[in-house]
Amino acid sequence: MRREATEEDTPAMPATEPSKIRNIAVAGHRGVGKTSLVEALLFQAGKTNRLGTVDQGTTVSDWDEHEQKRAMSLSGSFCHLEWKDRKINLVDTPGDAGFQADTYAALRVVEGVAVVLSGVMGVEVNTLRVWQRAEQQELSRVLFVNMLDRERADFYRVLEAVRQQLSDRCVAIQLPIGSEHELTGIVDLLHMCAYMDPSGGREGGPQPIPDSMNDVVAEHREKLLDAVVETDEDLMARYLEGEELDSEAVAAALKAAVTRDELYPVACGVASKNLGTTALLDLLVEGVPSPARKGTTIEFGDAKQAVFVFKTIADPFTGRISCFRVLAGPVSGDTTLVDPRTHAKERLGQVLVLQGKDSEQVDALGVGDLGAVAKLKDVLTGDVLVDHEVAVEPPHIDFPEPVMSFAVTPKAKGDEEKMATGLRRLSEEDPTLIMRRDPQTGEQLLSGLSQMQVEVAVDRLNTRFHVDVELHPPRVPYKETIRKEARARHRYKKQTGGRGQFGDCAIVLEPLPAEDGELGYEFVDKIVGGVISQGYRPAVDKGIREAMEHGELAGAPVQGVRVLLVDGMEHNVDSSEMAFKIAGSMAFKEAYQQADPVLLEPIMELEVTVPDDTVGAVNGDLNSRRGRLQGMEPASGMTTIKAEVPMAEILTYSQALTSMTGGRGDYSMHFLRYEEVPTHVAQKIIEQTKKEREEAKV
Ligand SMILES: Nc1nc2c(ncn2[C@@H]2O[C@H](COP(=O)(O)OP(=O)(O)OP(=O)(O)O)[C@@H](O)[C@H]2O)c(=O)[nH]1
Ligand SMILES: [Mg+2]
Repeated sequence: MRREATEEDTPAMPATEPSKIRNIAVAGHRGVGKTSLVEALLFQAGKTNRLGTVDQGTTVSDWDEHEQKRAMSLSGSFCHLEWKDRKINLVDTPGDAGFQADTYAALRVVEGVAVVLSGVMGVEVNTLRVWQRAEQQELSRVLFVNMLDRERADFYRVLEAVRQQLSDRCVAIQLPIGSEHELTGIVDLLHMCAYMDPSGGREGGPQPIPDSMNDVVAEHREKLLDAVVETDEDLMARYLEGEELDSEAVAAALKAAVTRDELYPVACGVASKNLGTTALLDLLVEGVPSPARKGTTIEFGDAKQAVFVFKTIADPFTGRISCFRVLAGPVSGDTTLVDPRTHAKERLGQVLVLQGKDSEQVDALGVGDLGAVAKLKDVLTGDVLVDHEVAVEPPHIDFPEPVMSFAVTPKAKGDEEKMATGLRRLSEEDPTLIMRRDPQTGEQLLSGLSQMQVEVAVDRLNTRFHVDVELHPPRVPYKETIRKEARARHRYKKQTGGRGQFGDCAIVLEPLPAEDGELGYEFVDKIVGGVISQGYRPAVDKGIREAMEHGELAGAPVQGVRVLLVDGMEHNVDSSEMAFKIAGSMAFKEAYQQADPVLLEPIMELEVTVPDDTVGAVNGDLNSRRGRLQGMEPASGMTTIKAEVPMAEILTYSQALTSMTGGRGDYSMHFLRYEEVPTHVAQKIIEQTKKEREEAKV
């Protein structure tokens, strides 16, 4: 739980100038050491006194109890440090595919990304995803090849892989000294010095480069200089004249090239031992642009003060915390801003900066800085708050679509409301967690990007909102429709003394073609000569609609039907709306049997990205799931398979994909259209429904 800022906290700091800020998202594939790296950077910069570890749950950024239990990051975490008179804001992002909402939100508010890779695995699925996102948003990037102490780690192999798979403008700026368990340090090619492995202690100062490294250092220093001078004409001229370029001039040109996305420096180290952090911090300061140089493209009109809320934390203790980037400012505490989306005034009480679970109050935050504020009224992730109402188009954060749904039910009866409130708060915090009620099955559904994401939400419901819930696979929302025309007439008649019941109608059913992929319903009144009076005709329609809610095949709603009311009869005493409703419903049921009714199922469009060597297995599996292959696109050692698969076959795809690809696969899907269920499959569903209905009757 988050600790609230108090008066005794560190004295307030003045706003940092934009040119002195670096906003860096630390991103990459799952488990490559991002959190460990952030921990090491904080430690090296003197923000902490000991190097925490993920395994012991002692890191600054994985502070949430669920993160510690699972030893992985589940949400974006904010930290900051000072290095060489610069304020570096670090956003540690989760690498797991199920928790990408925060990663994508973070990428919207930083200038730079530190893309972390495993020295063993190199480029992985989420490395590519993060890279592509960063590319779309023109973010400056540095790479950090981590885990070089591990068996089979190889910096040069990963360097080659990033040059092949990410960009040939990736260039080494550091080199390892030794390899695997014999790794003893790293070389900084920019400043031409070495740092020795501090084994988890603070890294010492620069050392001379060991002589044994001379050749390889010369080779890569030349590659680095060649790459840098190529982006700077003046420097190129000086270089060609044989001038010895000092590291400051090289760094300045490097930063300009990194800012323009012309170069991606590749650093390296061992986060868990704090090796490589000095050189990386130097690189973030010297090689990555500040908000003053690069900034974001988020609009704020002519507002004098503006902030963009990119993340909301649902804290049961402090309430709602909104994390923001200052677009125009400075912005200080006790300021009232407007949210143009709601037109509501929102008061910023205390302006906070976050450091993992802790928050610290500050007087003001300048342009480009990241901060947070508690207890705003109606602000949602994605809102821009401004000092006076300006028409701004809030930036769109393109969150991935949920790929799987579960039905959720509270364990204790009567907890429905509590569950709904908790889920609402959690989906405010994570926009890829979507809660909705299926109108057809009546189930409360929770959809997300992975099973784990949904399971974590369930854990959080328990610890934060004290509701125990159960997850079940959702029911597939089948539909029914007809294939041919049919007609029926039904007379509903009861004469049991007193006033009777009389309704008589004749209808024709016709298949109604889908419009924009949507199957509909149409009721056409074709009565001539007033054989049924005007007032009773809507009752026939109503009766038919009710009958259509649960089709006769599998109890699924019937759609794609046009009903013509063609004839009928009424009784001047006994007729009533009720009688016509029943007559309509019965006529429909009779006609429906004759109209060749069929079962429809939702078809999903699936995109699976898997390593090339598993394509055969994955395709074979999709085939057994009644999938139809639409195309394959190989790129950078991974293949993206596109297929159309019935939803019923893919409710539990995640486990299968994980086991086929050893966790290296990734998928996304969305609803495409309804299609007729093949007869042999439909037969089973129909029998199953029949059985359930009979059981329910007993
Ligand atoms: N040998 C070795 N292990 C490391 C290194 N860096 C991190 N680890 C270990 O790798 C595991 C994953 O590290 P994390 O820092 O949680 O990785 P992450 O990228 O933050 O993981 P997610 O946030 O879940 O994507 C932990 O057990 C770390 O102790 C390293 O440089 N060398
Ligand atoms: Mg992490």
